[in-house]
Amino acid sequence: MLLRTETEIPSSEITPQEAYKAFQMTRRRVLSGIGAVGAAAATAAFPRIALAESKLNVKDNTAYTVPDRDTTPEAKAKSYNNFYEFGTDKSDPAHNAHTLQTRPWNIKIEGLVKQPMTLDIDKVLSYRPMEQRVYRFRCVEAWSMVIPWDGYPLSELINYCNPLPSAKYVQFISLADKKQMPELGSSGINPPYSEGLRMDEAMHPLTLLTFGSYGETLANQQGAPIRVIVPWKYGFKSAKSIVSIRFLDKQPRTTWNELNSDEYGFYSNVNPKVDHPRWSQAHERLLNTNSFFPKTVPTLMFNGYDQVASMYAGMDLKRNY
Ligand SMILES: Nc1nc2c(c(=O)[nH]1)N[C@H]1C(S)=C(S)[C@@H](COP(=O)(O)O)O[C@H]1N2
Ligand SMILES: [Mo]
Repeated sequence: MLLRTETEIPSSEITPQEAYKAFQMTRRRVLSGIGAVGAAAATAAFPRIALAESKLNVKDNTAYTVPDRDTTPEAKAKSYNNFYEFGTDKSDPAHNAHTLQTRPWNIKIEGLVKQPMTLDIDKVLSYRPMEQRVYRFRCVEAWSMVIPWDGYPLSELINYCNPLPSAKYVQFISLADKKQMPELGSSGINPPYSEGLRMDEAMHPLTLLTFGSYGETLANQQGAPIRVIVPWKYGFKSAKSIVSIRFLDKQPRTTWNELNSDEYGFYSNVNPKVDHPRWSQAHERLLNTNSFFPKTVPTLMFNGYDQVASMYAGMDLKRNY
């Protein structure tokens, strides 16, 4: 692995207190860029320390609101999750994900880039000012939430990574560590969890590199310390607890597509007109209250984010589901 100039403190020397301080400084730009972690730091045996959720320095972005729907209660968003590495019940991740160790945490930048590198999470987190965007979040299981996600556009990190012109796709790979993820590999999913986007989708300003929600760092069960949110696609496109971002010239392997390609396509744009083979996608249950009887409403094309439509002009979205 090639290394970039080491201008920042390697993660092995960052104490939990310092990592916490880094959260407080999210607005401050690191002048010399994100900085890369040395190979030694990336592989050093170091006690991994999970940080409890802490406050993020985020600015509301009022351009991203969902005026017609209430925001999902925070406790609901953090207790009704899909994270199969911690179990398949919606309540399993919140119960089991305390074993996930989110510091130190490195993200590998690999594949078709000018120079592969390893980045420390706190450098990535503080690279750009963070904003809060309230997004509709739609699961393929026909429920939806409205969640204030905290992060910055993925395009900012991609630009930092200098992908080569031959890079046409971006792959996101989740952590796969049986010691931390008790149900890894036992739910039919081949680890590591892998997802991907076409380069234009990854560069779209709506695609959010996400570090938090509700103004706090992500809870472990939400995919701490870093995930993506792609608001016009079904939730499974948003890989959690990412350890690698890989630039490719071919469509990457994606977890659900590999498991059942008839049911889960690569694009997975929210589309009320393309049903899942076993159920309709025309409606969704609104999980944005604590009610036991959620309201059901019609699902919107692209989950309501019409501004992405031009990326699919001329594509048959029934075939490219
Ligand atoms: N690594 C990993 N990422 C994942 C999943 C998973 O099981 N493992 N589930 C996906 C699915 S199906 C959904 S709907 C969302 C759920 O995100 P949430 O729990 O924050 O609502 O995460 C996605 N990312
Ligand atoms: Mo999902």
